[in-house]
Amino acid sequence: MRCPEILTLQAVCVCVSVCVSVCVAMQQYPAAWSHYDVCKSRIYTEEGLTWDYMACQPEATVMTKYLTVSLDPPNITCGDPPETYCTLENPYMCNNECDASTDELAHPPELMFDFEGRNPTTFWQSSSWNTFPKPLEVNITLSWNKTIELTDDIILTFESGRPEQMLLEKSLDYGKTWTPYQFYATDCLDAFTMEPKTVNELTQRTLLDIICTEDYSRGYVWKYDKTVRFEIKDRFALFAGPRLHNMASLYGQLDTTRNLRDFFTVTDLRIRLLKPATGATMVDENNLSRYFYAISDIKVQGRCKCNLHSNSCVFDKDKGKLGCECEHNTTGPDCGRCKRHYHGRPWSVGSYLPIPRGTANICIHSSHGPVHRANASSLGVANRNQAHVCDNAMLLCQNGGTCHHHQRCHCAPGFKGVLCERTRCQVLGPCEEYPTAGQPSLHHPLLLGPPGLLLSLLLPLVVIWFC
Ligand SMILES: [Ca+2]
Repeated sequence: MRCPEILTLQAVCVCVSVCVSVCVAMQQYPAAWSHYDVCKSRIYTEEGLTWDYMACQPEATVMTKYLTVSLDPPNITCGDPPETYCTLENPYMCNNECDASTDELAHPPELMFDFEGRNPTTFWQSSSWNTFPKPLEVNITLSWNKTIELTDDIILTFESGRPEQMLLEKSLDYGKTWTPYQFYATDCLDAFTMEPKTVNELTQRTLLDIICTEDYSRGYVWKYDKTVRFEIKDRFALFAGPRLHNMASLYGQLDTTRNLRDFFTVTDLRIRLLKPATGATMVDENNLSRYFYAISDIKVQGRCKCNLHSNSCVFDKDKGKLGCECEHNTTGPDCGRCKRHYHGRPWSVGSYLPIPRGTANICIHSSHGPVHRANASSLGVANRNQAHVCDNAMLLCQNGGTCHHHQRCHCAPGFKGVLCERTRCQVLGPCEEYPTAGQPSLHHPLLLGPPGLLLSLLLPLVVIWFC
């Protein structure tokens, strides 16, 4: 029997052996991260047992276990033929061997993703810069074959000196097109004609700006500083506060600003190594064995994107692919469409609002959908009279709405939609912004319209709830 590896489970983690490691990993996150972990629950009403639906998402986890890695050029890994390397610090210390045919001396790409913490470290290593002055460029592509949402910093740990020039890119379409995430250089102006910046200079309004940073390239005293980061948490903190205590604010903003959510969403990442560490302004052409790339570890934390319609993501070992286990009558790898016979209204992404339960926006059975227009003159009238839009069982009016004669939901102020599942902002759009590319425009949710107002009312409650 195939035993799928459970990536993420509900808060109440009924652990079988395969998910023990996941439960351990989950404990590393603050309580605020365990939001939206239940998709539905059974509730008793005056009319009996029924379902109560909520927006839900899988728990964040280590995503490097589920990727495939590819290198370009494909034969750039060292050891074929065997080579001997010198250290960057001391060109006369040349006792590092790389031999692809010997396990102990090989440095294949998978050693960037194995368990680290032992001594010595295990690492991937490139061939040396024997082609100088032709650039030594390597692309490392990480592919998930699934849309994922990043939840923590991407951290690369170099075994050699950190590159003098590097670019991190992302793809949202399985590697067809790429956009920059962040540039890294010892000299941003010289390398990329960009003013150097740090993530700390970003604001809510400029959060989506693509920057070049010199924070992770300068100096080759790599024994003390080996990491290169893409700072996800610092960007989250612009909305959620320095210790990410106010995730309600972040979730609210993610809900109303689509390109903010897209910013943290990827199907692939590409690390473009453009120039290795040289430790000097001049390259020592007599000893090119000092120059190469070596990476011991890559950390990527995230969760499957399931459009708030699933709290569980499964790695199918046969297909080698992640997929959401969809709820709310949705289907597809990202729960991105309604199941057959559940097209009673158009598919819609779930909503984080109102916090903390969100809105499920379930797909409803076709027989419960809007009135059929085809025969409106005759049958349509009859159907309209019999239309079963809401009830107290499967088609509950949401967000405080009440069902009126099974014909329509009377929504609470601030909500719209067949089942009051949407905020007025989503329907009418006055407080939803879609800034143009390159000109991000984000506003603090507390300054926004109804959702922001709602948040400002809810925040004290949410903070208490977190604690
Ligand atoms: Ca390693």
